[in-house]
Amino acid sequence: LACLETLGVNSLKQGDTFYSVLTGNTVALGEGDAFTAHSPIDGAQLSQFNNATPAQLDAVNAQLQEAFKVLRVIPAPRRGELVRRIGEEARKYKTELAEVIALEAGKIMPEALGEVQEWIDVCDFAVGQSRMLHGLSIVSERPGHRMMEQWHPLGPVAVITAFNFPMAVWAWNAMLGLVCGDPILLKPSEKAPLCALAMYQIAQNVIADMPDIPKAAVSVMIGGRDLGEAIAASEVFPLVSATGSTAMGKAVAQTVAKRLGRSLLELGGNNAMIVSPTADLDLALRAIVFAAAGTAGQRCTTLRRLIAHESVVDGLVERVAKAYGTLRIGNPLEEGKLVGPLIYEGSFNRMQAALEAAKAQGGEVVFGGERVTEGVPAGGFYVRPAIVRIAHDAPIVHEETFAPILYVLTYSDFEQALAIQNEVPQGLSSAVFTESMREAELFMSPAGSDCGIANVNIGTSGAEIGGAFGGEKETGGGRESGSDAWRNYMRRTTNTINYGGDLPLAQGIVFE
Ligand code: UN1
Repeated sequence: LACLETLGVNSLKQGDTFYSVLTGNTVALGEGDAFTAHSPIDGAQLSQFNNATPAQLDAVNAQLQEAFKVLRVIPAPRRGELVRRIGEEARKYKTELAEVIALEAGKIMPEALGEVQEWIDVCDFAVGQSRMLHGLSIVSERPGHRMMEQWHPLGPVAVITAFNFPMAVWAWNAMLGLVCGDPILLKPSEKAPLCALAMYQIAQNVIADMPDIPKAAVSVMIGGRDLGEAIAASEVFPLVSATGSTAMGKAVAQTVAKRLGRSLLELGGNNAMIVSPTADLDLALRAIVFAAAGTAGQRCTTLRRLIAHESVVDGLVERVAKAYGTLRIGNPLEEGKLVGPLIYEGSFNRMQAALEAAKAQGGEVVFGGERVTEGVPAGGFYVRPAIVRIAHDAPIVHEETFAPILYVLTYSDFEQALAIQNEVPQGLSSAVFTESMREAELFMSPAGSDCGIANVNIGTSGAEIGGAFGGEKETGGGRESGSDAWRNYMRRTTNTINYGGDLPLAQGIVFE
C-alpha cells in the first residue's frame, strides 16, 4: 500500500509481522498471540501483529520513566516546538494519514481528512498552550507571605483508544500531554494498529531532528485486553486516558482507582436532538442526516435519538427517510460516497439484534437497517442507515448500539422533551433545534441538558477541538482536547513563601 510506504510504516516490521512495541529507542515484536487486522472496506487482511504482553510492559515502563525525567525539565515552549513540528509533519502527510484511517476504520475520505485536521488543529492549540501553563497568584492571610500555584508535568500517561477516531483521540491527549511534559504510551484499538504506527513514525521523524527530546516520549504498545489491564494497574501511569465502551471504561476506572490513580474517560454516548415546532426544519434535516448516518453511525457523538415535537414529527421523518434514500453507500475510498462500512461483522450483528429488539419492544422500522450488497465491495458490512419509530422508554432506546440506527421519539411539551433527553444513562452530546430563545436558553441551563455537550441549531457530532470534549454519567466525566483540558496532564503544587522575619501560623494559631 502506497500510503504505508510513503509514511515509512512498512519498515516497522520483521518479515510480515509489524512491531507491537515501539519506544523510539527500541522496537520489538509482540511476544503474545498473533492476530491480523482487516479492512472493513472489503475484509482484506491489512496487517499482522503479535500481541504485546504485560511482561513486555516492564521494559517500556522503565524507558517511559527515564523519558519523563528528561522531558519534565525541558522548557514547555520547547516541548511546544516539538508539537509544532509534529503538526507540520502531519500537514505534509495529511492525505496518506487519511488513507490509513480510511483503510482501517472505513471512513470516507472527507471524514478521514477531517480527522487528521483535528490532529493538526490540536497541535496548533497545544503549541499556544505551551506558553500558557500558568497557575494563580494568591494573597496570603499572613503578613510577609504570599502564595502561588504551579502546574508541573504529571508523569507518563497511557492513552487507550478506540477504532473510530484512531488518530484524533490520541492527538487530543498526546499533543497536550507532550507540551505538559508527559511521555505518552498509546495502546490503540487492535482494529486500527497501522494508524498508531503511522502516528508514531510521524512523531519519531520529528524527534530524530530534536536530540534533546527523549525518543520514548512517543511510544506505542499494541496488544489485547490483558495489556490494557496491566497498564491500568501500573503505578507508572498517574493518568490513564481511555476511550471506548462504558464496560471497558468501568473496568479501567476500577483498576486505576484501586491504586488511586486518575482516569480520564470518554465512553458511550446516546445523543439526542430535540426538534421544536419553531425549528428551521431545513437546517435540522441536514444536521440529522450528517449526525445520524455520517461515519456509518460510529461516532461517540452520533445522533441516536431524535425527539421531535408531535406537530412536526411525521413530516420530518418523511424528509429524513427521503434524504437517507439518496445517501451513496459504498467504498469509502471512492469519491462521492457518504456512508462507508461498519467496522466488522460483530457490529452488523449487534445492529440487527438491536433492530429485532426494537420491533419486539413495539418499535417500527420505517426505513433501512438491511445489509447492502449491491455496488459495494464484497466482504465489507455495509448497511442502509435505519430509522425506527418507537416509544422513548423502550429499553433498547436507552442502550448505545454503535451503528446507524436513529430512534424517533415524540413529545408534546418542552419540559417533557428535556426529561426524555436526560433519561438515559449516557451523557455525552445533545442538541436542540429551535428558534425560541427561551427553549434554547433553558436547554443550556442547569435545568436543561445534562450532557457535556449541549448544542443549539447544530447537530450532536463534529465538535471543534477548542472546546472541552466529553460527557457526564456513563460517558465517564472526562474532558479532553480544548478549554482547560490540559490540566488533566499536570499536577498542581501550592507554594506558600515567607519573606518576613516572623513565623505567623495560619488561622491565627498560637503554638508556644
Ligand atoms: C469520538 O467519536 O470518539 O465530535 C470522537 C466529534 C468528533 C470527535 C468524536 N470531533 O464527532
